[in-house]
Amino acid sequence: MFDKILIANRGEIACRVIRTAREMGVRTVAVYSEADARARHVLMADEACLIGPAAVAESYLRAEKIIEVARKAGAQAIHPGYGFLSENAAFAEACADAGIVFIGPPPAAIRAMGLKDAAKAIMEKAGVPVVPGYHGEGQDNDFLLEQARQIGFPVLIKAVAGGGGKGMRRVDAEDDFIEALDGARREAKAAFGDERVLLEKFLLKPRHIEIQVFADSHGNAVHLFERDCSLQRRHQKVVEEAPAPDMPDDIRAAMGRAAVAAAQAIGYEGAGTVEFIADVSDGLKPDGFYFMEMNTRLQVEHPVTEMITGQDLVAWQLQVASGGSLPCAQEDLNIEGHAFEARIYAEDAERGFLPATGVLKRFRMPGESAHIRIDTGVREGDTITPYYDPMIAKLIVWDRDRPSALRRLRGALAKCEIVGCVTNLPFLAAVAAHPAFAAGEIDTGFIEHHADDLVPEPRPASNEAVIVAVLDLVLTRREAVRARAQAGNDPHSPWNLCNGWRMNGIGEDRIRVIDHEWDMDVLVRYLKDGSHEIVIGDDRFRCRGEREEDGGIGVDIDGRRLRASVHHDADGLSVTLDGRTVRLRLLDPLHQDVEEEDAGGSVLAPLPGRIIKVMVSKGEKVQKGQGLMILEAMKMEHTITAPADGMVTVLDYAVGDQVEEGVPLLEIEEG
Ligand code: MV4
Repeated sequence: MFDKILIANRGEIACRVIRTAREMGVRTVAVYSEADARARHVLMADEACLIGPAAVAESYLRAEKIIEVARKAGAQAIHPGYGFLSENAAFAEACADAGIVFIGPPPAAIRAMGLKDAAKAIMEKAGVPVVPGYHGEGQDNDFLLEQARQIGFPVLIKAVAGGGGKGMRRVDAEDDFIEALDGARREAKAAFGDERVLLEKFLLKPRHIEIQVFADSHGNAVHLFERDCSLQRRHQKVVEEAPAPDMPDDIRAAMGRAAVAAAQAIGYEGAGTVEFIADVSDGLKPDGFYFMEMNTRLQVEHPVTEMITGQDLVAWQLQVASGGSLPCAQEDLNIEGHAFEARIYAEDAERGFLPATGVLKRFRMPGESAHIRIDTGVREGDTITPYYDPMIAKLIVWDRDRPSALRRLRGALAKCEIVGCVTNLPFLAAVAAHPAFAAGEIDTGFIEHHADDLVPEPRPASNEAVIVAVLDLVLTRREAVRARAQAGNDPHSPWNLCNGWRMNGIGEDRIRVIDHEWDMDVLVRYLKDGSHEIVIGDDRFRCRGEREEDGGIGVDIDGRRLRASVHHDADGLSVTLDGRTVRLRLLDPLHQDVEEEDAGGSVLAPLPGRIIKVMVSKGEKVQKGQGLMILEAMKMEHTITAPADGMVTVLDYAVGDQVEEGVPLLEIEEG
């Protein structure tokens, strides 16, 4: 076994590899970019080395630099994780040249699987079923059209160098073929610099079922059963499971045999995955699955296989890479129970699954147990940046059977609390709760087909969430008043400048609450008994709020008691209620009235606060009422407006500046 290995990756997979290495007494060297200086994988490793700036091309993809770090640190092997350099045959070769073991397959095996047409030919020769079609040398338009006719429409045009659905075109009729062919070629040329294509019969209802294989350098090869990864969105996996639902034993055995044959055909070593596409138009059939591609790395979803087999695949990788034999034979491997993996991404499902960024103000996952595993590379307080994959964590659950495991998944998802960054948690919860998913009715079209159930139309924050935000503001003000009272009476109290606000009596406040494109006017009346009447549109609520010991907020709405948490940051606040987080901004709509009586001259800060936006510059002409700056004070945004028509003659503050109450923010010369 190795004494020391380098992990050429980041995030959850780097942490995952380090965990097993540590258990095996193997020391670890992490590499990191400037953006990852305080990342979890860096802190977990025994040693860590900075390899460059945040951009992956200047850090995690720097093959030579990483090998140099490994050599200097005395690492005997490099684990590439997934992505980055994991399927780079030249990198695997460079490792060997430097006398370092690449923890992965031989370079030739990586190359053999890199081109789809060659891979299909190898598999066909090894007796592995491939999708009927054409994958030869001929690339003439007329020749390919004739091949397509023989295959029968619909056909699928795929880029020979393809992956991830790029350069793929479905063609339903002969007349559309040439145009689609041109399109596929253009896309393939742009993406891979290789415009060659192959043709396949288009399978109408495919399932993505993949087999985990393992081989050692002594001629042994086994499979560790299947994973069903049919639940994908735009070729991005969302939920995976093992075993595949409703998989008959004979088909499992046939797929396993085919996958092992595939691995042996290319002299494979280490962990690999053979992807099959199964046509389930009328159920899973023994002759209805076909080789699609082989992934020559450890995959993101390997934990579901670990959960059902009780094996540690990283331990297997280290054993095989250090020259050992496979830890067990095929007959020693069994499936026990059922496992799901849900990938928690920083993305906004309601807004086209746009990747999201932010600081993880709160990051609470359910506790780990024999039933629940969390693989993550982040901790509370970490930042999700745009530089890397937006996956925040993998939630993996296990139980005796699929229905029980699915209940675990739903329960565990409901316990995840992530604030500070939009996540796909509501989307995952909707998938886990879907009756068709529970029934195992899955294929690669599942998410698109059930999109209306899974991706809710964007809608404004619930009244409850708005009330929580408003009560949090009211409590914050009350606490500030109390603190000031304790510190002694302050004649310059900002509260004297706040319209509607009465320190000791009945009054009312208007607050503008903004949720993305929605703009709500909320009225708060302060009642004598300390409760509030909150009016949102035509709805009125009798409410009360109080801080709770854990920092949360307890609210009573018309006699109904709720618990929520509120987190503030530079551009608004997040309210988490019933496992859902909404982002809001609170504005003071009345502030401009305060200024209206003034003529030109100095525009003073009405409250102590921080400037979060400056909308004008020195020398600019402004009109009365025009927004000049936004000041954030007491967790609310106050727009500073021009008191009269004129020109900005003095402007000495910028975004981020802290200002005291009463200071001149800018000067307006009238006229
Ligand atoms: C197919 C197919 C239907 N028929 N091939 C998508 C990515 C690439 N790895 C292969 N893919 C497909 N190949 C034939 N002959 C449908 C897909 C496909 C798909 C496959 C697996 C998982 C998700 C998918 C989503 C859309 C299309």
